[in-house]
Amino acid sequence: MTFERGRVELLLARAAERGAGHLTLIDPDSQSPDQAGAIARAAADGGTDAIMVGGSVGAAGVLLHQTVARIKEQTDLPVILFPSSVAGLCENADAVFFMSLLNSRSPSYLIENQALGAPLVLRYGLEPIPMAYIIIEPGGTVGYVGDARLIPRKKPELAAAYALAAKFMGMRLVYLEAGSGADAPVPLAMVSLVKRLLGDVLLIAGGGIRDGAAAAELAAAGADLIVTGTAVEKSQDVKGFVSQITSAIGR
Ligand code: 1GP
Repeated sequence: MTFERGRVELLLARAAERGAGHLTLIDPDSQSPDQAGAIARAAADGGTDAIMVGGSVGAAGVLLHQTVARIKEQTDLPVILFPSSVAGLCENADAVFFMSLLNSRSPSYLIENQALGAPLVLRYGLEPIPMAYIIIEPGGTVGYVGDARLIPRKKPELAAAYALAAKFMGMRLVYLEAGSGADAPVPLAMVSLVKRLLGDVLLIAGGGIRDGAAAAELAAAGADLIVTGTAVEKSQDVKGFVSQITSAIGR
């Protein structure tokens, strides 16, 4: 059985080719499913490329299912699950970032949840997108929950070593994560060093990105995809905020 790039992964690659893509992260634990649907529609109007659904705590069960359902009612955008464990899978999404938290100390986040989840991904018909997840200081909630040995911000070569290992293991995306709500995004020098080594492996940057200027700097440094979650959730004008980001990254 070959493992080709699926529809959603190809869509992300095309978005990256046009400059950089933008992903809107919705945590089901942060608002009602109806509100999540409204946020997704406004983000779609602002030019986002796909909706990610997940969270470190509480993104599971009926709430997760209903959140995905409302988002799909409101937009035609692909919904990509961003699970913190096997509980973050549900059958009504389009794809899943099938990821390993490479700098976790815990086998649970390296491979155990993945093994438990793989048969469900197959049964649900989700498109698995193989991704390395690397958490950088400060790491936030996901750094704590994922038992990550955080990469120091001043050590881009450590992030690069993990990213290169991911590439050599055949992962097609690498996500550098500063943690949701981080004071600052991942350092630009880290992004540029990692992208230089990754070549055509897609690089995602997320955590602490609050405006178009920060997104533009990360894209210029080599990020192929920009994730924003907290800033979208807090925005009173989601369409305007997402438009600011998407135009800043040249969309
Ligand atoms: C968290 O990288 C994402 O997993 C998004 O972070 O909430 O800070 O945008 P923010």
